[in-house]
Amino acid sequence: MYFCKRKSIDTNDMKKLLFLAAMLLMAGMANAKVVEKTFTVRGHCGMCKNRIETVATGSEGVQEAAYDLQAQSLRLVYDTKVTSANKVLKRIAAIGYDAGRFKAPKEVYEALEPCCHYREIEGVNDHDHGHGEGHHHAE
Ligand SMILES: [Cu+2]
Repeated sequence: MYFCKRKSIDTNDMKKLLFLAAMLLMAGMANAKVVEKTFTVRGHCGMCKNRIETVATGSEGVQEAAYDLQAQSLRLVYDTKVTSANKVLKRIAAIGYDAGRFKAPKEVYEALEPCCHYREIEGVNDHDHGHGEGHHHAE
């Protein structure tokens, strides 16, 4: 009698366990960890902005990329289960723009259009000017 009852409980437990395992599996597959972060990326003109955003959004796992020229910063929305910020920043550096701790290779940087040479144009100060106005260039 007791054994019979016990056995039926065990089968039930097994079913519950299987159900739980299936649930975990599904949760694991649907589990995306999307974060939003901002990184320092150098650039100088609208072309830079376009290229930076294109390469960022073209990276696997990146859902959104918005580059702010004035702030020299890139806002990324990405899935940390698929990619990492370093992976994306590395790709940006590879096309000529210093990104985070990655420096663009010299030859790639030098191949950029003159207007994109942010390293020479230090007028875009990281701080001090909030609006890009108010540079006092003595010609
Ligand atoms: Cu440019």
